[in-house]
Order: sequence, then structure tokens, then C-alpha cells
Amino acid sequence: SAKGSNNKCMVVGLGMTGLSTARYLARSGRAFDLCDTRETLPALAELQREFPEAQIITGALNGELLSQYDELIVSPGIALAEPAIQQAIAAGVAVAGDIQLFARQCQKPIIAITGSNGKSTVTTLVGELLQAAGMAVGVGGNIGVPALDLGEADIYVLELSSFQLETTTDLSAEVAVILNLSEDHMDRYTGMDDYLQAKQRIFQGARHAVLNRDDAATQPVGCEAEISFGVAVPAANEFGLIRKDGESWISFGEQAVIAASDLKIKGQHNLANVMASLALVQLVGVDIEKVLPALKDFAGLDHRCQWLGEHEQVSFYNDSKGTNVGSTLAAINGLGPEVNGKIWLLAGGEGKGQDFSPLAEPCGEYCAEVLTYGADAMIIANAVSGDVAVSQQDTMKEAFDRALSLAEEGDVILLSPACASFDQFKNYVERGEYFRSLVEEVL
Ligand code: UMA
Ligand code: ADP
Repeated sequence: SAKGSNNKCMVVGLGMTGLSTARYLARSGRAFDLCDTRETLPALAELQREFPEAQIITGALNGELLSQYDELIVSPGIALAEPAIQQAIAAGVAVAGDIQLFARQCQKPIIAITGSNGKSTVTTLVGELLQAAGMAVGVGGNIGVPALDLGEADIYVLELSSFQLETTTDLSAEVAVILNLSEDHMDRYTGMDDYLQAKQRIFQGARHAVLNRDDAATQPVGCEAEISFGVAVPAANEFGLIRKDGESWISFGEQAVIAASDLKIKGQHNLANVMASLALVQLVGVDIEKVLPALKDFAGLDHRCQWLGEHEQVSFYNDSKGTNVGSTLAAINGLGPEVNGKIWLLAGGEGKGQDFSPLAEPCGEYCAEVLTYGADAMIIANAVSGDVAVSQQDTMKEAFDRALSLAEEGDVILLSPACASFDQFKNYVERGEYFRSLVEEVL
């Protein structure tokens, strides 16, 4: 075999990304084949009909075979560390991902957003602010619609995962940001440095960058941050928080922009998300004063610290998208100071090898009890039990019933698992809907 001997590219992985890539290559008239590591693909017949020219290969990746292609377009669900892919790279085969293909042909500005937490919130909000400013916006990437499936637009807002960035070499975004960095996906990275290096690829060729002053890991590489955000009182060209009339306000330099109480999304982490969003739209030329009504209307996304209702003065919050320690910390530190009573925290699921000890101290401060359940219930319980009362259950329902029976007026029952859901649910959406159904029986 020899690199490029068949003058084709290979689409590796046939999930949403692979399909969008195949459609794009077909539209562009480029020759390609398709492969997936799974032995059987449910939609194989349809695929063969849609792409009659392509060979479809299923089962374990073959390095010898992959080495014959000009370029591999690798899906985010497949690690580049796969030996077959490494063999092809060693043979000189180029590797890219769908985001790289998208960037190569895109003539319009791209706002690129990554980070461990808050990506979907910021991506959605930025999309709404740009729309309010009168632009036709394409919003996609990791948030759901693959970039190559987005239609014509004046500007694109892309949520990018570290997996997507691994296969991106020159994004050339108009504005790029790493919102924050905390431990996640340690099952795919050798450590935090490796994970951060993937994220930093978002700055390659970027025209402008935004920095989170409270998180040094978000520092742009190879370009300057023009606008920053953080909780401290801002200097010129910075977003930050000030006190005004006894209230917390977001301010740009000396210009007070909006009171925290005028926002529907709550918690300090959401103030950071709003500041990041304002910085991003400002750097593509939007007058932020004009989009304030849209900002005030933004109610946040389901499953992210979402208030579900109140019963006998006990409030219920669904934070099923809290799939890592960083997001659960944000939920506790965000809600904690605002709660009159205490928080009953339901946490558990698949821990992805995380260290849960950072939860101990804030749980000690704000929680009545941590109720753990699911596969890694014991690991979480052990990590926090020195600082807070803990009970262990098999299921979320048992944890919920216990919290409900013990909660007092002014308390909050919060689902913020700090874990992936796959041990007991299809995904975080199903987990959140289940929690909502438990709450609705009470309301
Ligand atoms: N898979 C195989 N063999 C293959 C290809 C895939 O076993 O040959 C498995 C993967 O291990 C994975 C699943 O199939 O479990 C999906 O992988 P994929 O790369 O085909 O994924 P897509 O369907 O293309 O969806 C991807 C993102 N998924 C991943 O990064 C795993 C979606 O983000 C994203 O919405 C979509 O592209 C559109 O851009 C999901 C996600 O979980 C929501 N992202 C992670 C996160 O947010 O934490 C990074
Ligand atoms: P992502 O797309 O990065 O997963 P989401 O906006 O979907 O981010 O939020 C995921 C989880 O992280 C939710 O639990 C949410 O409450 C929490 N979260 C949102 N923004 C932040 C932030 N800036 N810092 C920490 N946690 C956050």
C-alpha cells in the first residue's frame, strides 16, 4: 500500500458527523469511501443507496487499508490514538475532521466556542443575540447540527468539543474562546495538559480572541485576547461585575450593561456565560446595547440548573447536563448563596475517572445531604463524606424519595449528577426527563 494510491478520502465513523461529511463530499464531487468500527450498522442499506459510488467497510479499522487514502476524515467519537489511524499517519496520510472541512470552504465569519462547561449555553445565547442584531445565523457543531449540515448564513456559531478540535488544524475563526477548563473526558486524554492542548487548537488562525480572567488555562495561544471577562471589577475593554444601587451588574469598562436581576438565567457561572457571549458578539461588530432585550429574554436551556417548580416551599432544580465535577460545583456555588435553607444534592452515574474531592467543601457549606446513586455512588460518597452527610442509594428515585421526605421549607432538591448517565439512562436528556417526571408527581 502507498499513501494516496487510490486518490480518495476515507470517512472514518458513520454517526451524524460521518454522514454530514459524506453528503458534503458527494456535493463537492470528491471521491470517497466510508468506514465504521462497528460490525453492523443499522442503516447500511440506506447508506449504500445514498452513496452508490462509495465502498462501505465495517468492523475493526485496518491500518494497511487506511494508508492507501489521501486523507482521513475522522469522526469525534474515534480517538486518533487508534493504532490503524496512527499507522496511516505514519505512512503520510493527512487527517482532518468535519470542522476542518467546514472551515476550509467557509467564506463567512465563524465564532468558535469551546470549554469544559457552558458551551451550549453560550453558543445558543450568541446565536440569539446575533439574530436579534438582524443577522442570518447558523448555529451548530457539538451542540447538535453538524457544521457541514448548516445551510447558508451570514455568520456561523460553532460549539466545538476537544474531540472535534483534535482534527482541526487551521480553523481561522473570526473570534475564538475557551470558556473555562476543568477535568472531563479523562478516559480519552493522558492528562489535563493533553486535554488543554486539544482545546487550544481553537485559536489557530483566529482573528480575535476572548479570555476568561478567572481561568489562566483559557489564555489564547498564538493570538492576543482583545476582550476578557471575569468576576472582578473591569478595567477598560473588560467585562466584569460591579455593585450598583445595591445590586450586581455586568459592566464593560465603566459602562454598566445589565443588572443580574434582569437576567432569567441565574448563578455566577451564568453571569460568566453572559459576559463571554457579549464579548464574542461585540468582537464581530454588534452594538451590545441593541441586543439587550434578547439577552433579557434568554431563559437558558433545559437540564442546565433549570428551576422546575416548588412544593411546600421546597424548590426543585434539574441540572442533568451537570456531567462533570466543574458543572456540579457551579450549580452548588451558584444556588447555595441564594437558598434560604439547604440543598439536597442528588449525584451519581458514571464518574469517568474523575476526582470528586473538590465537591466536599462546597457541599459541606451548602448541602443538607449528598444522596449518591448509580455505578459510582460509592466513589462520590467516599470523596465527600468527611465534610457532609451522605446517603447511598441504588437509583435516582430512591434518592429523590429520601430527599423529599426529609427536605424542609426553604430547601432545594437538586439533581446535578457530576457524572455521565450511561449506566442507568440513554443520555442526560432522558435522565433529566425522568427527574422531571418524579418532580411532576409531587407538584
Ligand atoms: N462510534 C464507533 N465507531 C465508529 C464511529 C463511532 O463505535 O466508527 C461510536 C463512538 O464511540 C460514539 C458514537 O459512535 O460512542 C458516536 O460517535 P460519532 O463520532 O459518530 O458521533 P456523532 O454521531 O458524529 O456525533 C458527534 C458528537 N459526538 C461525539 O463527539 C461522541 C456529538 O456530540 C455532536 O453533537 C455531533 O457530532 C454533531 O457535531 C455529542 C457528545 O456527546 C452530543 N459530545 C461530547 C460532549 O459534549 O461531551 C464531546
Ligand atoms: P456544555 O455544552 O459545555 O456541556 P452547557 O451549557 O450545556 O455546557 O452546561 C453544562 C453544565 O455546566 C450544566 O450543568 C450547567 O449548569 C453548567 N455550566 C454552564 N455554564 C457553566 C460555567 N460557565 N461554568 C461551570 N459550569 C457551567
